[in-house]
Amino acid sequence: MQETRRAILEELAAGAVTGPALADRLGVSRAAVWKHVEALREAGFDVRSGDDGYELVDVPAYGAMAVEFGLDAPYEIAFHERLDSTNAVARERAAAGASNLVVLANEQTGGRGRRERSWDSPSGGVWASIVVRPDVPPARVPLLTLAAAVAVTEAVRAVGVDAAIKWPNDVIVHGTGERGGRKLAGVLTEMAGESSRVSWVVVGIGVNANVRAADLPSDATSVSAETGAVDRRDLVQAILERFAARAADLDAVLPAWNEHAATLGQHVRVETPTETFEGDAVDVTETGALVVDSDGQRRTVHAGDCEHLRPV
Ligand code: BT5
Repeated sequence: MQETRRAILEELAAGAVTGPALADRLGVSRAAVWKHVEALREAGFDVRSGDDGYELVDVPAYGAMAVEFGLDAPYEIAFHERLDSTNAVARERAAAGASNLVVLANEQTGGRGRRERSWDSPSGGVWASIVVRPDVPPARVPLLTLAAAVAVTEAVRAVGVDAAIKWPNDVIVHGTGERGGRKLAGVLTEMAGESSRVSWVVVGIGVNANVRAADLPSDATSVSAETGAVDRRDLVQAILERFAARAADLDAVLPAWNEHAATLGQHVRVETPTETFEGDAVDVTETGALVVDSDGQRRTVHAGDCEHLRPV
């Protein structure tokens, strides 16, 4: 968000303030203040002019400025009503040098999952791709994927969904009941760099927020279907804030992931690009690989999918 605009919003959030006072405090002309207030109104902020000056009455439900307003994370938001894929746009922006940027869309027409799969992204979901340039070796990047899954799990739990993580990156409804195992969210991480250093990472997060279950695959669900509609602005902010905090402390990510994961202690069927086998999920490594005890043999799976069959 433009700096003066951000400063005006911060002043307004603290209470009513007159145009001349704003101009004084921010060191800009009164005409400039008026122009910025008009721009805020156009973006959906309800700024009333009363006896005490300008007053902030309401914040827009969703959009770039809405999500940036009050966001306690170092990200700039680029909002699009409709996009092919936020990851695709984020990758282009990353390649052009962007950092700490979140590409956010209300709807995706070509949302992507892992391994060339598609991701249904109707209007009402949270489709977000975070561009970061962490100073870490590529082997640490999977921790960012785990951090995103942790952030989403915590954020949806905070609005009442009993969520858990299924290896490697699915957020599902917890438990073995009728709704247990349904997928609420997924993470798709892409990166560029050299063997010793990362150039950029795009962490794509898809959360079925206010989406009808009928508009999703049959084994999927949404926050609105589980607990009722959520304020998407609050939800995105919570996810981004939790992700930023986790990304700044990578050593703490794996313990948090373990705490929220439903996979360890399950008898699982693992599907890798080359084979399928069953075993007991016993551990997850620093690089996000799943360790499975299969017929007395320890096998480490770096990439693949897993199905929870039953508790061990
Ligand atoms: C994922 O892949 O779970 C990663 C999804 C990442 C989506 C985000 S949205 C923002 C950003 N921009 C993008 O284009 N992508 C990212 P995977 O584990 O491969 O799961 C894909 C599978 O989940 C599909 O094959 C379907 O079976 C199922 N699926 C598709 N859409 C779904 C949805 N909305 N909710 C739950 N499951 C879905």
